[in-house]
This record gives sequence, C-alpha cells and structure tokens, in this order.
Amino acid sequence: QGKVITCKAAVAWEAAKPLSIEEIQVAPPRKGEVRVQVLYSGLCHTDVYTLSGSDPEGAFPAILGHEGAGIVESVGEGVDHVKAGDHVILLYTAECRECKFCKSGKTNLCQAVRATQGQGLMPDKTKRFTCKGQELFHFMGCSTFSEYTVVSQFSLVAINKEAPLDKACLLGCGVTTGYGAATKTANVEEGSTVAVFGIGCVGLAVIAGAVAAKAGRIIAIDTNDGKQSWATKFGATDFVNPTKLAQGKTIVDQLVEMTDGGLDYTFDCTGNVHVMRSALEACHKGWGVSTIIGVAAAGQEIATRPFQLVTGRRWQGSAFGGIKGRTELPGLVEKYMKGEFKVDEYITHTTDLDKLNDGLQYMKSGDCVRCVATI
Ligand code: NAD
Ligand code: DAO
Ligand code: ZN
Ligand code: ZN
Repeated sequence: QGKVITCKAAVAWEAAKPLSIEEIQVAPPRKGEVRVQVLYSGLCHTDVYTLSGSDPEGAFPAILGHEGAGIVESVGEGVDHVKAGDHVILLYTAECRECKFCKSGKTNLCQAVRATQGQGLMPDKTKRFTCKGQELFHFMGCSTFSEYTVVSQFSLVAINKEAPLDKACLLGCGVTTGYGAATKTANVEEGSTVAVFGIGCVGLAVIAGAVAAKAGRIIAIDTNDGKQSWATKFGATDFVNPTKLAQGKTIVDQLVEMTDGGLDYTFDCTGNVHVMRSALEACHKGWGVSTIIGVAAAGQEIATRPFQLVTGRRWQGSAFGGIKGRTELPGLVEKYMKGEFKVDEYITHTTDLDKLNDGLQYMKSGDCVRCVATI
C-alpha cells in the first residue's frame, strides 16, 4: 500500500490507432479512491467507438475498457465499504448514495463523479496513470485495460468471492444493461408482447429479461440471419430480418400485423436512429412503450410524428439498465450463481491483454457477441 505499481496496460496513444502494450506506473489511491488489480475485462462497442475518435468525450492518451472485474489491491483514506482482497465489478455508472440523483429514488444516474469521469480524470481532477513520463487519461471511471487501475470508491461493488470473475465482468456493462432495461426500466409484464431490435449482447440480455418477466411473445429483429439461433437460444419466440420482408412492406407494417396492432414493449439495441423510429412506431396505440438503449453516433437526432405520442405511445431511454450498481449488482451475481440468470452464454471469444487488438477485430465480425480478455 502507498507505493507506485509498475505493470502492463494497453495504451490508446491516439484515436484510430491500435492499442499499444506498455509498461505503466499506477499511483496509489488517494482519499476516497480504490486501487484494483483487474483480472478480466469484456470488450464493448463503446471502447471501439472511443478509440475510433468519434466520441466527443474521448481524451488521449488513455487507458480504455469499462467492463471489468478484479480484486481490491489497496484503498485510500476514508474508504470503508470495500477492503483489500474483495472481489469487485467496476461501475461506469457510479453510485454514491448521497447526491440528489441517488436520493431521488427515480434514477440510477449518480452524478457524484460524472463531470470528472467525462473528462477522463479522477474526482480531484488529476490522473493516476503514467507511461514514459506522460500522464494518461482515465476512461468511463474504470480503465480496465490495465493490470492495475484506480477508481472512485463509488465506482465499484464487492461481490460474492465464489463468482467466476471471467464471467462476472460482463455484469459491468452489456448483460446488466439489457436485462435491467427489460425488467426495471420498461418493467415488462407477464403475458405482454416484446420486440427487440439488434441481437448483440445487449439485445440478448433484453430477451433474457423479457423471459424472466414471463413475456408472452418476444420478437427478435436483426439484419444478420446468424442472430436467429442466438435469439431462439435466449428465449425469443419469433425472428424477423427487416431486409427480407415482402416488397413494399416496412418492418413496422410487419410487426403491427404480427401482433394485432403493435407491441406492448419495444427496445432499440442498435444505436441506429432510423431503427429507433421504427421501434417507437411499432408500439401499440394507447399504451406501447419504446425504450432506447443503443447509443447513437455524436450529432444524430431521432424523429417521429408527435401524433405517435399523442396517441399514447411512449418513448424513453435506459442507461446501465436503470440498475444501481452497488445496491443491485450483488443480487444479480447471486441469481447467476443459482443458475437463474445467464452470463457465460454470451461469451463467444476470449483473448488476453497482449492481444487486445485481436479482440477489437473479433468484435467487427458478425459472430462475436462478447469477447472477454484476461488482463
Ligand atoms: P452489437 O453490435 O453486438 O449488436 C448490435 C446488433 O444490431 C447486431 O447484431 C447487428 O447486426 C444489429 N443491427 C445493426 N443494424 C440493424 C438494423 N438496422 N436493424 C436491426 N438490427 C440491426 O452491440 P451491443 O454490444 O449489443 O450494443 C448494442 C447497443 O447498445 C450499442 O449501440 C451500444 O453502444 C449500446 N449500449 C448502451 C448502453 C446503455 O447503458 N444505454 C450500454 C451498453 C451498450
Ligand atoms: O450523464 O449521468 C450521465 C451518465 C451517462 C451515462 C450513460 C451511459 C450510456 C451508455 C454508455 C455506453 C455503454 C457503455
Ligand atoms: Zn459497454
Ligand atoms: Zn450519487
């Protein structure tokens, strides 16, 4: 404790260049901070998006990665809810329990570290990573592509030590996001009809959430036919490829026809604003609710006729599935341990820290749901 650690990390020196494996220095945690030995990290599209240079918040050089799990190495002054040796999942959506947002009971979007997190800094506006004498930015309050990282005490949660961290890391983003969006944000009801646009990790987790909520019909929609067997395995009852409809028929026409007027709940898990419009317009008049989960590229805007909303369809969004990480993730881990909640099933590829660039390549292929790296 209290010493600088020298270790290996994947450094993003600049946008649109491969990650570079380097020896870095990680400073000890300051007041209210925790240093974590990262053991595993999932690769998520947000890492790819930021590395591409399209993310307006992206700051370089940085250590990316936000879907991670590991073991607490040491804690700074005043940290009392985790201790060295605890097994933890890192949280890009922090939970302080004291800010206006945390106390509202209406949202999981804690703002305690939000501003500095967006700038790639620790809450005291400084950095803990150095490489070749140069300071590196943090990323999403996590920076999991490093053997050691330092995070705010509000940006991690201790979980059951029996849980395999090479799987549990996925609860740090994709799986929790989709599952929570269905079970918490939309609160899908028993017997209801659900349509999920985009069958990646997030869309599959929405399907899993809809199954847990006992939805009556779950229609999966993807432009890639290879996703049909995935959707079925997770419990979807139907699959539609929107590029293969009868001539002149839109995906909205198709879904409205299949469901006698439209869906009770729809979800966008593509990040495509045109898909978001279809998801809203495929909702049933009077009560259908569409939840946007996909993150659109910077500057994109959504559109629909306001009459769609006047006539009772509702549009909402969900971040990290509406889940409060410190309060709710340990419970999801327990469900996973009891076999009531899928996690292993999303992993199609594995890699390690030295070969993170290979992992980023796998993600560009249509058959990668999640790649987990050993850090
Ligand atoms: P993914 O790329 O693995 O999956 C997206 C799927 O959408 C693919 O199967 C693709 O074939 C399909 N698709 C693309 N265009 C389509 C179209 N026009 N119609 C139907 N299907 C189409 O991505 P993922 O990891 O599952 O993430 C999905 C989205 O969720 C991304 O935009 C990601 O940034 C976002 N996300 C949001 C949150 C949040 O908290 N809101 C968290 C994590 C990820
Ligand atoms: O502004 O309070 C805030 C938090 C915004 C975070 C929203 C998360 C949206 C999904 C991020 C991409 C997935 C990792
Ligand atoms: Zn993510
Ligand atoms: Zn808070």
